[in-house]
Amino acid sequence: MTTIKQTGLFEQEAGATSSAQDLQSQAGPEKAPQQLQALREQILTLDYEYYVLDAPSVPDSEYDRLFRQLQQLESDHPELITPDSPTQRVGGTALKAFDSVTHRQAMLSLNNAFEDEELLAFDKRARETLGVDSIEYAVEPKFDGLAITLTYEHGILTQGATRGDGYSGENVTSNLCTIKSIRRKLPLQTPPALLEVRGEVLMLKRDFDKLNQEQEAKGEKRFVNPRNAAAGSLRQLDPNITATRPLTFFAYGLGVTEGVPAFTSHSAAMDYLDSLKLPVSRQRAVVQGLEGLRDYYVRIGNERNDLPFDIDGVVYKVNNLNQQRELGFVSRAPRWAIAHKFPAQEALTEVLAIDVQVGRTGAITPVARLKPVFVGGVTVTNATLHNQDEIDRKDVRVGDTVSVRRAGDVIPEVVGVLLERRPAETQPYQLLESIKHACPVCGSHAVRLEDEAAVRCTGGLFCSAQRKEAILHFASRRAMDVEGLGDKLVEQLVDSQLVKTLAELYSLTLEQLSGLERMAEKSAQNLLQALQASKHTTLARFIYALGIRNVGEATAKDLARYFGGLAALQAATGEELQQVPDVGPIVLIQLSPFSPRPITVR
Ligand code: 5U1
Repeated sequence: MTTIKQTGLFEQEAGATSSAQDLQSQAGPEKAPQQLQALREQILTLDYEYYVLDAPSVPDSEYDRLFRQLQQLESDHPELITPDSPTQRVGGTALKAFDSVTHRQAMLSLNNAFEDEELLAFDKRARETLGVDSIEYAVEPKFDGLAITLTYEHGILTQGATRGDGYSGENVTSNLCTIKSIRRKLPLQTPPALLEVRGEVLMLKRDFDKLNQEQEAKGEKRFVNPRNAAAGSLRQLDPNITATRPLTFFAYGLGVTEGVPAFTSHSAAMDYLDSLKLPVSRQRAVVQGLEGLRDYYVRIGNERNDLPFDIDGVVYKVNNLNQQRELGFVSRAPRWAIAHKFPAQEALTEVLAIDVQVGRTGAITPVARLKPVFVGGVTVTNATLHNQDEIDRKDVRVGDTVSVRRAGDVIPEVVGVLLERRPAETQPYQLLESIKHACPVCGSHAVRLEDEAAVRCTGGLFCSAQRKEAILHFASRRAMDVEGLGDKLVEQLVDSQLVKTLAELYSLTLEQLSGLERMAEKSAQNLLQALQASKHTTLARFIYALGIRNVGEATAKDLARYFGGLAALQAATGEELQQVPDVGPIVLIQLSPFSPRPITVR
C-alpha cells in the first residue's frame, strides 16, 4: 500500500485546496521567492518519487494542486521564473532539424554474446590479460531503448544528445528536458564542473499500452513496440509533442567528467549517480566470476516478462576501473564489457497469407501464415490474429511486413504493421468475406453475432474440425484424461468416420484401432484400456469434458456439487440451474436443456 505523506506547503492539511486568491494574499512580493523555491523543490521531490523511485507519496490530485499553485505564483511574479522550474520543462518551439553534436568522448557500442561459449571466451580473455583467476563484474539489464548523453555543467543540464554514429549525434536537449525522471539541476551544493551521464531513453510497457490506446482513440497510428514509440517521441522536432509522450530514462555510465569523486569501480560510479537522484537500474548487481554472470543471466531472464520495460539482454562490465583501463578497447567496443543477449522476442517478417482455424467452440480464428522467422528461441511460421476487430485495429494485410512477438510459452502474435513497407495494392482483410460466410471445414453457415468478436461456424459437432477439437478436449488431462488419444489419432478417427460422437469412442474395437496408420496392436490395447479406465471419473470432470461453452472447470465443479449426480442435473429446470454460482443466463443457454450435445452427422 502506498503511504500518503503530508505535503501541505503552506501548513495546510494534505488534500486541502487553495484558490488563486488565497495564494496571492499569502505570497506577497517579499515572500514570493522563498515560496516559489519551496514549491519547486517539493514538486521536484514528488517527480523523483514518482518517476525515479516508482513510489509516489501523494495522490495525483495533490500533485496537480501544487503544480497549479506554482503556475499561479509564477504568473503573478513572471520576473521570478527560472529555467529549472518544473513549469519550464517544455520550452521552445518546433525545430526545422536537430543540430549536430560532437561527443567529447565517443559513445561506444558493445560486443554481443549469444552463446555460452562466447561468454566463456570473453571472461577467459579478460582473466588472461589481467592475470587473475576470477573477475568481479558489475551487471545490469540491457534496456531496449535509445542511447543518449546528458551533459551537466556546474550542476545544470546544458545538453542532451543522441548517440548517432557514436562520434556525433543530434542535439535533443529540449526533448530530454520534458522527461520527468531527468533532473535539470543536480541536487548538490558544489556540483562538479562537468558530468556526462550516459544511459538509455525508453518507454515503460504500461505507458506504451496507454499511449497506443490514446493514439487509437484519436484515430492515429499505433506504435509497433515501446522502442519505436520512444524513438519516434524523442525525435520529434516539436518538444511540445515529446512532452505528451511518457518517456523515461535509466543511466548506465559516465562520459567525460571534471570534479567528480575518484571512483575505483563502475558500481561506485553508479551509486554516485543514484545519490544525485538520477535513475539507475534497480536490477543492477555486482557478481563474481563466470558463474555469477550465468546466474544473473538466468535470474533476469526469468524476470524479463515481469519487468516494467523491455530488455534484450544483460550487460556485464569488469567492475574495477583500473582493470577496465588495462583491458582497453578493440575498434569501437570495450574489451571490459559485453552484452549477453536473450533470444529476440520480436522480429520482422512478411505475411504470406491469412488462413483460418476452426476451434472447439466453432470460433473461426484468422491466422497469419508468415515467412519463417527465428524469434523467442524458435522458428515461427504462424501467428494468431485473434479476430476481425484485432485485424481492423492493426490493419494487417497479406503482403505486409509485420513485427511478430513470442514471449515465453505464449502463442506468437502480430504486434504491428510497418506501414512504410506496405506494398502497393494490398486490400484490407475481411474474415467473413474471405470464407464466403461459410465454415471452411464443413461448409455450414458462418456468422458473427452482434455482441461477439468471433466469427463462428454454426455446424456444431457436424463440423469435423469442431468434432476433433471436442474429442481432444474430452480426452485431455484435466477432463477424462484418456492417455494416448492425441492429435494425429483423433484426426484419423474423425476423418475415417470411426468416431462421430463422443460416445462412439467407447465402442471402438481393437480391430478398428489396429487398422489405423502407425497404430501397433499394443498401442491399440493400451488406448482401449485407457478409455475403459476413464469411465471411473468424477461428475465434475465429466461435465467439464463435454466442452459446453462457458462451462469451465470451476462451473463444472459447482454444478456437480449442487446436483450430486448426472440424473439430477439432466432433470434440472432453468431456475434450478441458476441457483448454482456463476450460472447466469449465458451459461443457461448452453446448459438448458442439459444434455451432452448430440453429435449427429448430416
Ligand atoms: N545497461 C547498459 N547498457 N549499455 C549499453 N550498460 C551499457 N553500457 C554501454 C552500452 C553501449 O556501453 C559502455 C559499456 C561503454
